[in-house]
Amino acid sequence: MTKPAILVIGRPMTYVAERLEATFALHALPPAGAGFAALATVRGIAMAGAQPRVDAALMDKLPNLEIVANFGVGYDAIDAQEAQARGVIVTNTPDVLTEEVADLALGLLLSTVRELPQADRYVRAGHWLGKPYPLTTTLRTRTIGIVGLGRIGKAVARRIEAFGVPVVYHGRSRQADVPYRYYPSLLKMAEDVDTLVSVAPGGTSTHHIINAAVLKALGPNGIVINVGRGSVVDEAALAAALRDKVILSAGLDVFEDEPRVPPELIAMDHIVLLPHVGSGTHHTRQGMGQLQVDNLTNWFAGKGPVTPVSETPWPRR
Ligand code: NAP
Ligand code: 8YV
Repeated sequence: MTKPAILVIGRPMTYVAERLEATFALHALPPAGAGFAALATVRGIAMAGAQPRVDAALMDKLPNLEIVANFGVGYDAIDAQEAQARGVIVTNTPDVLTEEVADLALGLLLSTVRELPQADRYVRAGHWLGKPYPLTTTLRTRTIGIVGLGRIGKAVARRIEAFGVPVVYHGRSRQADVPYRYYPSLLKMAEDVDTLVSVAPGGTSTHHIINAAVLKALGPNGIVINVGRGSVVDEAALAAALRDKVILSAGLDVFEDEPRVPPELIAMDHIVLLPHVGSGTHHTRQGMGQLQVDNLTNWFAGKGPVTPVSETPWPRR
């Protein structure tokens, strides 16, 4: 039987690459300037990176496209509305990474509040021989405002509760099944708390919602943790707020133009920067890869997608 043709975007992990190779006829994007004629047979896309975006321009070149399977729960690199309009299914990898990313968020929060990387550097530099490490701020007096109380946001909230620290949240809608105070206004929440943990997705509706006004409202003891998407935070405003001590510190796993991190953030010793490692363990990346491949194999076996995104529901409505 002919193997379905799949376009692979980015570099999949070995486990995924081997499974795709065994089941599909794999294609790569043609080099710049070359034609797309060879891709006319492509029926699916396996996304293993955020570039190039799967948008109307790319979909125009793939007339037989049926499914786009993303490696990751966040699918802001795919125009899912456009896919829906064309009858193309989009899938992502929810749930399998939730607890892993929440663990990382708490690690980043504690690292930022208690300056763990800085303290580690202090020991290695031999400074402890001279004097004890300076005292730090604390989690004890803080209230945490979660931006985006979804699957990961709730897993973060459960962990923060276990630390005995109050949690509130902001999202587009109030959730009936959670005990935390809801803020329809992010600005109002920032006025009432001193710590934001952003787990919101990327895309136009969240672009720069954590902006200069929100940072000012957070105040001089303010801390911003971002494990959602870099585009949610106005990075230039954040750098200025950190430089001018409008807020105290930040812990960032995601950035606006990854893997490029603004030099002014890199130069700041009082913040914590991670290279987008929220889901980055062997265990969880394997689970994500399995789900991505399962979406494609199920689809081409005529059994529908396993985890379609909300814009492209299955069965179709
Ligand atoms: P989810 O269950 O869909 O949760 C997303 C939450 O964001 C929802 O509660 C939603 O609530 C809220 N939201 C959506 N649009 C919003 C807006 N315009 N303003 C405020 N809140 C908004 O997704 P998840 O599985 O928790 O994943 C969340 C995100 O984490 C992903 O999209 C991805 O970007 C990021 N992520 C990062 C890593 C990493 O390695 N750092 C790993 C995995 C995921 P409402 O609908 O009520 O607004
Ligand atoms: C991945 C993520 O690192 O799931 C997401 O949305 O951001 C991370 O789990 C990424 O998708 C893989 O490149």
